[in-house]
Amino acid sequence: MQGKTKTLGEFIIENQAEFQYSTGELSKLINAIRLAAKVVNHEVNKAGLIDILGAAGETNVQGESQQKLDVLANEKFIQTLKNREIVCGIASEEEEDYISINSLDENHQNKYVVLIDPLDGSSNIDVNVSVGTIFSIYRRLTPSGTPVTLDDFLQPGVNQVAAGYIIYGTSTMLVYTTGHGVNGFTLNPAIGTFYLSHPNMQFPETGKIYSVNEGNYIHFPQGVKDYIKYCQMEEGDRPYTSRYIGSLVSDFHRNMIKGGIYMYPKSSVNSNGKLRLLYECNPMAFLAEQAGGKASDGYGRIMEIQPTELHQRVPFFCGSRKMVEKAESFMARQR
Ligand code: P6P
Repeated sequence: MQGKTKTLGEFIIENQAEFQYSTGELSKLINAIRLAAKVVNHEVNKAGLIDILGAAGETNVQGESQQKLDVLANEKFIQTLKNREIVCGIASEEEEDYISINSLDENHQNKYVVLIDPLDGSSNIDVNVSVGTIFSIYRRLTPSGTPVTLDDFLQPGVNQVAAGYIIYGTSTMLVYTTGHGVNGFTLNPAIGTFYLSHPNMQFPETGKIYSVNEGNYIHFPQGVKDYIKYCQMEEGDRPYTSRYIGSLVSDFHRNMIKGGIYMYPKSSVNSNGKLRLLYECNPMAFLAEQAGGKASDGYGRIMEIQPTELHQRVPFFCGSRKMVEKAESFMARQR
């Protein structure tokens, strides 16, 4: 790492002024996420020692009960966010209902709600494949000084004030936006510091990678089938390459660097697809748009969908703008 490379802490301070209204609270929020990311990274990276440490639900050599990593990640992020006295509510894939956080002075002055998928793709941990944490941050809508309500969480993605992910891969990265572009920070595990390694990340306008679980092909809508056949056709810069890791954060991250499209369409098996609008699709859509890409449900902008339920699912097409537009054109023909 070059001596002059900026740390995440320095970056946050330098860009504090960019963030409207914030009196440093959003910076404290990003710092809380940074801390939780380091703690979870430590646990994820030693998961491979499961036979020594004890599998989830068992006790390890020290007699400690081993938690499933997604449960542990959930607890670490919730605890860290609670401790910082900035957040008035949290929703998580791991929690049926949202969590209302009573501030110490009980007057609920905190402005922000956080929605989180604490460990997306956690089934990949047992096979040593990258996994990720996804987060989405909004200002509360209901009056300060009152407990949060469901309305504070059911906001369209266009209201997000920040969003990002941590990818626990060959290196651990924190990638986030506050609406002023996307920046990626790589963790130096030796000293526990994130460094600005990918400033101003941009989706290539087009690309040659399509990411979809083709095992579901026969269940897809005709428009999706037609687009997949288009990707496979010998013409111009095609056929494209199929790359599907089974970990949204990993597929998204690779496609943002190399160019590509990720799709989780609806199907005859999953009538609204599999991915959750609030803590998977909206944050990834915010990042995609901030990086010059696009995020759609096949017909319209993900971030304009008015949520109706905390854990609702939506079809998801996300990545290089021209590839998403081409996929939408195939969907439109079959409307
Ligand atoms: P399938 C992981 O469970 C996840 O939510 C995404 O990270 C991933 O892209 C997708 O589901 C994989 O789902 O049905 O293709 O195994």
